[in-house]
Amino acid sequence: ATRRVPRSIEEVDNGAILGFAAELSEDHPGFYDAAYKQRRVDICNLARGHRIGEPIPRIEYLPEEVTTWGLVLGQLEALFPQHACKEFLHSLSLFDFRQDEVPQLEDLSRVLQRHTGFRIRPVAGLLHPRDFLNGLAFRTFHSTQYMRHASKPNYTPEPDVVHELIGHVPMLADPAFADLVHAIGVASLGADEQQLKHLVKLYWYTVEFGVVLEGGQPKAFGAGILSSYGELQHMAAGQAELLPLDVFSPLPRISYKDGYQPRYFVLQSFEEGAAQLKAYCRSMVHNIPDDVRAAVQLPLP
Ligand code: H2B
Ligand code: FE
Repeated sequence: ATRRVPRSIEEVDNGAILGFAAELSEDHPGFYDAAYKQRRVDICNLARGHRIGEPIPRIEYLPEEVTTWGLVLGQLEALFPQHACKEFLHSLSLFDFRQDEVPQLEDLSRVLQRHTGFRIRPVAGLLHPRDFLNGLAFRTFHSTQYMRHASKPNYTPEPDVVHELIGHVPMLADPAFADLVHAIGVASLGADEQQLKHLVKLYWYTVEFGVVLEGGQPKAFGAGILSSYGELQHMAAGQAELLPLDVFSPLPRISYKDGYQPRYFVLQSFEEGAAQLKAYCRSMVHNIPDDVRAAVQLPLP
């Protein structure tokens, strides 16, 4: 069967969940906690029932969920001034996150729309990479809404609301970064399986684990660094290798489970990074069907 390329965000499926979805495996911290698993099912069902254009359902977070949020946010906030990039620090101030309240996706989505046109769409777990990247072409970020397990506030084997809201959402309010992400999304519309694998790596080494130079010093902008106390300290310690990003060169295999990153790819600036990703995207434009090309705003240099 030939793959149908989505013409609009309504045509991007948000139901193909990889990894845990509602069923956790034994290596998940919540595996033996029946109440936690039921909570996950309830929140995942809300995401499954959501329709584009409707407000995102509000979650009344439980006291222990708020405690987890506050704990992680408090620890990270102590490291941000020194180790997060200036765009992140600026964008964070637009949201005014508080330790005693988990922000609601609907409210954040409205702020993002004002600044960069990005919207949030709720999703039940780790979305299939093609659907996830296709969503970015329509300036839509698929976000989970459930909280990691309270027994391990600094660990999650999958995206959760802490990772999405602290790691991804503030960066998406930055115009140059949003353009970089959008270019990855548009390229994904025309990607065959091989090219999609490369795009997943490009996403991983920029949006998840990228660093940007400020006065010669590496500062974090990747969500996997910004949302993890351990990873941020690891980056700050300067032990990892720093490599220049070349979007047309092969990238290393992604490692999920072997602890912190042994290397980070470095951007000179988000403008430079966005220019590289737009160039990559342009090299793939001929793969995108004409009517799809008309439906997405093509990233221009
Ligand atoms: N799904 C969700 N819910 N959040 C993510 O951050 C995410 C995803 N990232 N699916 C994607 C995959 C990324 O790791 C790449 C494109 O595979
Ligand atoms: Fe992520």
